[in-house]
Amino acid sequence: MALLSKSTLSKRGLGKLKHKANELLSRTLDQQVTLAVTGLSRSGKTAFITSLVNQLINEGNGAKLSFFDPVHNGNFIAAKRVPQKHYHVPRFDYDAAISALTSDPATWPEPTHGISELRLAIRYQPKNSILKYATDMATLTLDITDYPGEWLLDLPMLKQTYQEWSQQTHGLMTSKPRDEYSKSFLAKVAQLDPFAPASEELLAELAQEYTALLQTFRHELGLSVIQPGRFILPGDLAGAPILEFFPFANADNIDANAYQNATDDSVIGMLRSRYSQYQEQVVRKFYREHFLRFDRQIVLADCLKPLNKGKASFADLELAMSMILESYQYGKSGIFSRLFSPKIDKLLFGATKADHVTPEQHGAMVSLLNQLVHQNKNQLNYDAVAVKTLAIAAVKATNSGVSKHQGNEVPVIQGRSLAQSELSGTASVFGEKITVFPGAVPSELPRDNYWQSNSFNFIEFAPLSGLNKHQCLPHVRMDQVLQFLLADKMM
Ligand SMILES: Nc1nc2c(ncn2[C@@H]2O[C@H](COP(=O)(O)OP(=O)(O)OP(=O)(O)O)[C@@H](O)[C@H]2O)c(=O)[nH]1
Ligand SMILES: [Mg+2]
Repeated sequence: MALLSKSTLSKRGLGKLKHKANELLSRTLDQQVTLAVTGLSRSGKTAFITSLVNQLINEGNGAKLSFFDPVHNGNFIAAKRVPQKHYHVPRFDYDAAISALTSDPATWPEPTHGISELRLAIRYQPKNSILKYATDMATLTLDITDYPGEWLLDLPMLKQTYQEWSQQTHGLMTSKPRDEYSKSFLAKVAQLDPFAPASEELLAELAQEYTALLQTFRHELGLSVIQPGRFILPGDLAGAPILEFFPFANADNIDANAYQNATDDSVIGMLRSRYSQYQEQVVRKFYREHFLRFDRQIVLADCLKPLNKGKASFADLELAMSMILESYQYGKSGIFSRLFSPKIDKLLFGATKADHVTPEQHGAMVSLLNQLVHQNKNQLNYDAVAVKTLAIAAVKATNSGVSKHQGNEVPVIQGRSLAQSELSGTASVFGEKITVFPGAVPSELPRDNYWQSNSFNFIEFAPLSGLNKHQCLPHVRMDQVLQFLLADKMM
């Protein structure tokens, strides 16, 4: 072995020491953030997470992340997927989603039905924090969870008895627009003797009918208040008796004493007992096992579809948003503070599919969602939580421009048709290029006269063709999303 000079030795030694110190420090100073993404079904969660992951792992490849400081300032190094933290939670299927978006012809990812997770390791060079004196490179571990917003709609059930919940749900089912669809189901329930011995088959049958009604409310009527949320998105509980209950039709007419004394094998007793198991084993369990570990939350809302569907659908979205917000209302007065103590410090509301409208409408989208979110502002206590609202498109599927119409310049968007649809009287076919002015988004919660005098034509577009999975997906404001959610963890 060649002899090494004293100075080489000490240089090497020092280098090793510095490396060891760096390793140790970065191990202790590395940060971790759990980001939860929610929203009602079809609001755009899968597209959002796919785009967020795609923007980070492909950074530097056709990236447009100008408002994300770590990239803008050059201290972002790279991001890669690493094995997720919880092996018992399904994996978020990034590969399937990105393959769909980059296939030919490009398609949207398949709907998902439950919770899933994905982990990213983001390498960056600390620039501002004390970390920069200690290490050249730090890692931010980002855990992303996708879960259905419908599950949050169940939170208010925790403070209701079975009787109270039945009364409230019955009230909804006997008012417009649900009443017409609910008549036959409610008539069957009204036939039940609450104190007769329960038939499991009959309860299962009626629960199925109730579930089918919830599906109709959601998918045909475009309604958002769907309770219990697990009925339409059961995950691994599909077919379990815990999902086999329904609201009782005349719960307020039942004799209080007889109700108290009803045994679990009577009709009302069995429904009540399943309801309370649902509260414990499903609702409370979700909050305990998942919700409490989220650091930052994104709530996505598609306000355009309910605008398209009309007044009842929009009013229902308003109600659903206020129910969802109960989960973040953990000030002194919220039911939350009495049940759990969550630690979310940043809350982002995303008005999704902003590429469905022309860019000058984005301000109105933000202010509309803000009004939906903040109408209960007095009751909400966001003291410890930073809140922001953005109009976004996770995967931009249109281009915007101007078109001449009767001598005037009109802002328009152009994209590829997703389905056979009627546009101003002309039918379009799949993949065909279409150019439209989809209509103006109201910047305030629409009043009655608004629905009479305005019409919307927010149509669905197919993803742009020719996208490449190794390049960043086209987007609207995903960099601002990253800035709000992650930049402070990468200083
Ligand atoms: N134009 C446009 N359409 C979008 C965008 N994001 C989502 N969409 C549309 O919305 C649909 C639903 O998006 P997903 O991301 O699957 O929504 P989700 O919330 O995961 O839906 P579920 O899995 O059913 O709960 C897609 O199939 C697209 O048609 C977007 O950024 N731009
Ligand atoms: Mg999904």
